[in-house]
Amino acid sequence: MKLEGKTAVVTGASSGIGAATVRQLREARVCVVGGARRVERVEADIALVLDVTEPESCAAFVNEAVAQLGGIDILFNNAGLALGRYPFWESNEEDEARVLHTNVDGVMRMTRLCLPHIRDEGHIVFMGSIAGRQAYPNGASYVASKFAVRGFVYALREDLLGRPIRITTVDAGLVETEFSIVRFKGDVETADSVYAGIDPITPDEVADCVMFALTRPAHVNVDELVIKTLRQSSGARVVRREE
Ligand code: 8X3
Repeated sequence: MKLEGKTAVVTGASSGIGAATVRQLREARVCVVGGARRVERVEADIALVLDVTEPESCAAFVNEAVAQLGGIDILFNNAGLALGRYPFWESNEEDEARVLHTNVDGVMRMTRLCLPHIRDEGHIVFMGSIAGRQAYPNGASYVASKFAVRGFVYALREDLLGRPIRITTVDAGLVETEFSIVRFKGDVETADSVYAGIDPITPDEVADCVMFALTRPAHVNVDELVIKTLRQSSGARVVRREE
């Protein structure tokens, strides 16, 4: 599948995996609308402010994206976050709501709003996680949210079966981005320790997976891709290099 001349919408485009994917799409001559709350950091063909937790923000974003692009060939539902690493009895309403509103409601809302504008031979890619495949301790709301995303992807695949729209989830393990700084609420030292001695996956290596799925022939649907550093077998288990 040639991507040149196609259009894409990428959420969470201001950093990490979103920014890397925007870059790779643009290198493939795709016209990209990137959405993020920190719109000033988005380096896309068109940068638009987007808060996936706000219905009005999503509606305005999709209207403007479609007005500018004419239609959508690729939607990359990338925006997401985790908050905290604590046993569930230490959880709180605020963290749970923010994680679920962003990772689940936001993804479903953006998919629902974009779907009428996705053209034949379109493709919806989801940023999943190994947390949505196997639970690990001290991450219940994130684990629950990513299991929900995987359930949604499977359900959507059923609903769209027979239509020329492909669906892929890319389920990643530890990828060195701002993800851990957000998760640990600005504690950079703890965030850095997550990636120490494990040769973490880079955002571009995840974007490579997205690009692989997008560039298969039109009849090939890559349902799921799982990517982890060799030093990680699960969310609970890494073997660190002696430093
Ligand atoms: C991020 C990977 O291992 O922190 O989705 O859950 S992990």
